[in-house]
This record gives sequence, C-alpha cells and structure tokens, in this order.
Amino acid sequence: MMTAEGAPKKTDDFFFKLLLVGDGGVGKSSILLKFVGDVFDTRCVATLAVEVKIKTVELNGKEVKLQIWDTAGGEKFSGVSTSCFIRTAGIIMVYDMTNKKSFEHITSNWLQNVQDNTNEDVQKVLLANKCDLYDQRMVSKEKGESFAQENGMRFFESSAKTNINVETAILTLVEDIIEKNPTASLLPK
Ligand code: G3D
Ligand code: MG
Repeated sequence: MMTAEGAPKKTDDFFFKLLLVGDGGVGKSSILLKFVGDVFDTRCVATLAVEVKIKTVELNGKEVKLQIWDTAGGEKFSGVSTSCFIRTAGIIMVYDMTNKKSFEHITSNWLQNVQDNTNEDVQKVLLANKCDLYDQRMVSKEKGESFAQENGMRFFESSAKTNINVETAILTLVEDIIEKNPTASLLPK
C-alpha cells in the first residue's frame, strides 16, 4: 500500500503501553488530559481503577501508538496492583512539587512498587508536577533530580496547567523505550 506521497506505508510502527503512577492529587489525570486531549476513546476499567487513553504520535518518522494507563485508587497504600504493570514499556512517576509527602511517597513506596513489578528494561521518567506554583514549592529541583538520577530515571519539572514539559517528558520516555528496544512493538496491534 502506498501513502499519498508515494512512500511505502510503514508496517513497523510501534505500540507501547505507558503507566502513570503517583499519589492522588498530584496531577496524573491532568497530565494525561493535556497530552491526549479530551477524546472519546477513553475506556474505564472500573475494577482496576484505571483509565486508558490512546494517542498516536509521530516520532523520527515512525508512527507510535501509545496506550496510556492512568491509575487511581492505589494512592491509599502508595501502590497499584501487579495487573496494571503487565506489558508496560514505560512508567511516568508523578509527584506534586508543592506537596512534600507526595515526593516522599515516591521515594518510600512508589519506586518500590514499580521495581517489584517491572524489570530493568522498563523506562521511567519522574515528573515534579505543578511547577507553575513555584512560589509554593516544597521540594527543590535538586532533590527530585538527584533521586531520579540515582534510580536511572529521567527528570522533568512539569505543569499540566500551563503545559510545561508534558509532551517533552512523554516523548523523551518513548524515545528511550525505542532506543532500548529498536525492533520491539510490545503489544500486538
Ligand atoms: P490525580 O489524577 O493525580 O489525582 P488530578 O490529579 O489530575 O486530578 O489533579 C488534582 C488537582 O491538581 C486538580 O485540581 C488539578 O486541576 C490540579 N493540577 C493538576 N496539575 C496541575 C498543575 O500542573 N498545576 C496546577 N496549578 N494545578 C494542577 P482540582 O482543583 O480540580 O482538584
Ligand atoms: Mg486521577
């Protein structure tokens, strides 16, 4: 099959599952809404307390379909169930830079929850969200950055409200996934 431009249609596009984790209220759903938009192919999996959204992005000439799982309800014990992690290629860990506890839960619980349920190939990014509220900052950039570095994650300060680094963080994560698995398409299309 040919595209309008006459180039052969790509058959090796990627399809990755990403997972958002972090305390309630840090902005996970807002980040997803900002990245994907208010689309109608949202699925609710009530029993798993996840919402799944799909977005296709163009990256380095490839079409990459992203299935992004937004978790909720795991906040009480700072962990989500093993079933949420199945076939996950990338994890977006989020804290609220105006809420110290949300960062402490990343270091004390969420990273452990992720490490217990994934192998080392799974790429991770740490987001210090709500950076538009800089005058209410409770976690320094250095603290977030060095924790991310120590644990092999990328780090961005983001704002779902003013749209800072949301797309950059997710696309960088996807680039890392592809770099690690250049021939992989981790889910059947
Ligand atoms: P969650 O999905 O992690 O539980 P939500 O978090 O996306 O529901 O966001 C929780 C609250 O934080 C929401 O406010 C949302 O508007 C706000 N929020 C999310 N991201 C940002 C951000 O980057 N900056 C600011 N200033 N606020 C943000 P409400 O008032 O609706 O509860
Ligand atoms: Mg939410």
